[in-house]
Amino acid sequence: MSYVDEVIEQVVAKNPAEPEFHQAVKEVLESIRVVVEANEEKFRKEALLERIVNPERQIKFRVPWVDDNGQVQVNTGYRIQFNSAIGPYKGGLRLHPSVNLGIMKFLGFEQVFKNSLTGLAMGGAKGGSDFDPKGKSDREVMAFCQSFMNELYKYIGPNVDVPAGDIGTGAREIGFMFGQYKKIVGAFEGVLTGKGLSFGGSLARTEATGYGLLYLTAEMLKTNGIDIKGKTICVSGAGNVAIYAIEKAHQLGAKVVTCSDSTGWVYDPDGIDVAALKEIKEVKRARLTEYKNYRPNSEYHEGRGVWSIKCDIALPCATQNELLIDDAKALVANGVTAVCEGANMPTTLDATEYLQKNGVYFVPGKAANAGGVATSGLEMSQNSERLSWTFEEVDAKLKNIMVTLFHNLDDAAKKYGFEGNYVVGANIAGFEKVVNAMEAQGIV
Ligand code: NDP
Ligand code: 2IT
Repeated sequence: MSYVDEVIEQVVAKNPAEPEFHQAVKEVLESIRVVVEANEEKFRKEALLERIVNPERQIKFRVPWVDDNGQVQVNTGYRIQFNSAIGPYKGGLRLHPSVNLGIMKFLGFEQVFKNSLTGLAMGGAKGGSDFDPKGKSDREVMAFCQSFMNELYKYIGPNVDVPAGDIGTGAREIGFMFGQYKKIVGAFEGVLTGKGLSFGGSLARTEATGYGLLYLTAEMLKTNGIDIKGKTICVSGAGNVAIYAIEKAHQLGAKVVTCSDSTGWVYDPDGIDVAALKEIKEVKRARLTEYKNYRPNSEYHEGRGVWSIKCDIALPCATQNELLIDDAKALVANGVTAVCEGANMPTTLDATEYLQKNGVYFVPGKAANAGGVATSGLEMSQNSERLSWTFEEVDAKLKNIMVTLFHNLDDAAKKYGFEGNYVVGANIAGFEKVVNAMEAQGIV
């Protein structure tokens, strides 16, 4: 059996009941097969793939907190420090009831290659909890965040591990966590990114993932002779990534006609009103049912359905496995040109394959959504030099990172004979740098 197949089999056997982790490992190992086969004997001897698929450390802890009725609640906290070959651990914290060990590991594993692709010195990590911030009071959210940090602080630090936001973790949660870290450790340091602007946050970090997604999408299309201007786009999600993807798409002259949350979706034929969306989601923390009050011409539907709308470009920006094989078929039947992932692993493996086979340009999340963590890297740089750059400076650096990142993965795909396969290109380009650093550092 080939080394790649052997390690995939081991991962499935040794990590039962972690389907998302299996899925992420399969995608990466399948697409670096060509590199592994060229070095099979050496990689096997060094157990390189076994080392790549096993986190350096996984931390799981109890998070007790008191709700507004005086009742004690207990959640589970996680931090997966996956790989530190190229820099301190870096990656977000997800707060969502679906969080479990397998989801944390898939996200941590993806982060290793994503961070490598940014060109910055960041290792890969992920963390979070099965806590649901939805419907909680600010005091309850603070109580949870403080308790979470009471344990997490032991394992993080500006040169050790720097967490950030993800689903359910925005500026409010990062603020509470930063305050508690500072209180315990007694040091004001850049231990988290996505901080408020008054205490070390970076301008453009809020916008970065969505903006970066559009910078990369526009560059990928341009490279293939297509102008993004005038294109119709379907976006899923209505959170941080989705909102700023829609905003930048409109700035670039495209029209986004959909968005969604976990209960329903909106179709607005005149283009999504970003100001209304921000007010509903960022200010009121309300549901998308409210959107119709702002835009009587729009439609609201319960359930899922964004991918049934005809579009040129699809940008899944909600969560993992939200674009399924039937959605891929509907998109292809409607003539879609490109699918670029704003979320982490939103497309299932069979849907990805179907899109690629039908000539759709497909850019995986670890490349397309890397603008968020890249700008977190820029926040770390600003914290280190105790300076704040202007919005324009950060945005220009972000754009440059996304354009360079796209050409690096495009070149890697070409070099190995997979021209236009951006999944293979991203995985190989991300993998090569990490492996190189691991080999140089010995068996550690
Ligand atoms: P938010 O919490 O801000 O928004 C998530 C959005 O997705 C919400 O609209 C949410 O709806 C919707 N959603 C639909 N179904 C689900 C589900 N089953 N689980 C969770 N959310 C669901 O998160 P972000 O926008 O920050 O993250 C979106 C995706 O982008 C995630 O995959 C994340 O890992 C990825 N990402 C985020 C980065 C960042 O910088 N924030 C960077 C790179 C990737 P509802 O409100 O109803 O729950
Ligand atoms: O998935 C991701 O890249 C993030 N949630 C952002 C991580 C970060 O450290 O900014």
